[in-house]
Order: sequence, then C-alpha cells, then structure tokens
Amino acid sequence: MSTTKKAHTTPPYELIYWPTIPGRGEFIRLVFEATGTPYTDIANETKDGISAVLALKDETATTSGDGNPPAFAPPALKIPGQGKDGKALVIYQTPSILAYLGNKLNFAGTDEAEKHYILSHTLTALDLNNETHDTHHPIASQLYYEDQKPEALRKATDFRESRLPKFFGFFERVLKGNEEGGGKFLVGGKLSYADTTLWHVLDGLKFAFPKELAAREKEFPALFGSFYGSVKEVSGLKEYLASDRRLQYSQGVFRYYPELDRQ
Ligand SMILES: N[C@@H](CCC(=O)N[C@@H](CS)C(=O)NCC(=O)O)C(=O)O
Repeated sequence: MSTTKKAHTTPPYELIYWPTIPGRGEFIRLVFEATGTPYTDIANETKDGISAVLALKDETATTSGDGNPPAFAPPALKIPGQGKDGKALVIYQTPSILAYLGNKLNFAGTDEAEKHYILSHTLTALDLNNETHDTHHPIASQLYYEDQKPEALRKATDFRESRLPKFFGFFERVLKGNEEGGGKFLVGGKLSYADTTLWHVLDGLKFAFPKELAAREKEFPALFGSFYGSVKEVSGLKEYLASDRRLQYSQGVFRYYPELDRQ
C-alpha cells in the first residue's frame, strides 16, 4: 500500500468492529484499502481492542465517549479531533460511515448528483446484504440457525428465486446505463464506495450460495463479467484481498449452508 504520504495528512481512523469475521466492518475496510488510507482495525489489531466493541454495545451507555451519542451497533468509526470541541467524533451505521469517508477520501463521485447516486446504490447493496442475513436468521437474530431451519429454508428459497434476480437485474441495468463506467463502475467514471460495497456483497453471495450464483452469473454479464472481475483487480484492493488482513467468511452475514443453496 502506498500509505506513507497520506499517513501525515489523514486522521488516524479507528474502525470499531467485531474481530475475526469480515461482517459489516468489511465495507469500511474496503474503502480504506482501495484508497490507500491508513486505519486501525482495533479489535483485530490490538490485544484489548474487543473492549472498545463491548463498550460500544453497552446497552446502559448514554454516550459512546467524548460527548458522542451512544451507538446502536457496530461498526462504528472513531476519528480523533473531528468531533465537538476538538474531541473525537464517533459515528455508526455502515452507510453513514461510508458516506463520511467517501467525502473525506474522494471516493464518492465527482459532483453532488453522483454523490447521491452512490449513496442510493450503496443502500440498495446493503439491503441485499441484510436480506442475505435473513436467509439463515429469518425469525430472530439471537436464536441459532438450528432453531429456525424450516423458516430459513423457505426464506432462502424465495431469496434465491425472487430477490436475487431482482437485485442482480437492477444492478445490471445500472451498469449498462452508466456508459462512462464501461461496466466497471456503478456511477461515473471512477471507483466509489458503492462499487466496493456491491462487490463485497456479490463475493459473499458466491461463498454462501455457490450453486445458485454459478447458475445465474451468465444471466448478468455486466455484473459478474466486467464489474465483479474488475473491482477485485483494483490497485490496493488486489493486494488486500490476497493478504491475511482479508478475513475468511465463517459465521457472519455470509454463511455456507448447502441445504439453503440451489439443489
Ligand atoms: N444497519 C446497521 C446494522 C448494524 C448491525 O446489525 N450490526 C451487527 C454486527 S454486523 C450487530 O452487532 N448487531 C447487534 C444488534 O443489532 O443487536 C449497519 O449497517 O451498521
């Protein structure tokens, strides 16, 4: 990564997210990696970093520190010196963090209209992410998958048969309509956080539903041909994806249960 120069000019961004899984923290990591921005992934990089995640999750807290309001759930981003009275700013909600970083790191298009298109497409990609989670936890997040298997099967079947083609078809149209992007970018002529976010959801879906995705990819040539293939080759991302910082899918949003995949 060419991070040396930026290290002197960007604040020491601190990602507060669960360790060991990509999870929703990955959407934030990809922005840092694609832009060559230094950051600390506190729970993965420091011994007691998990305490920052647990503090964030404290359901009795009335602040997340430095006068910031409490956060509902990880991920959160802490930016020293950018909050009220020169204190740290703590923000949460994945799309809110992405929009903040997109502006700061020049990763949110080239004008006001593009900025809004990018946020809109990101929210749609995150809707797909959330619907993926619901395929294995359709009844309750706090119950085990094993406690909701029949419902999960119904949910996953509908998801694969109805929702996936609807989302994929939508993004295929977005890519085809953005002539400037040449099939590589959702908005305009350069990479944005909408691209990295959608890319990670597609990648996670390939892990979670390998047979379904293999069968469907040819229906969406822009999405799985040019777009998926080009984003992972982007400088910064390519190196990150090959590194041990890229965490393996396991028991997060993207899980592999063969019985939920196409049979
Ligand atoms: N919409 C929120 C969802 C946050 C979320 O669900 N975080 C998960 C971890 S990925 C969590 O710990 N949730 C706890 C809860 O919802 O009680 C976002 O995108 O940041």
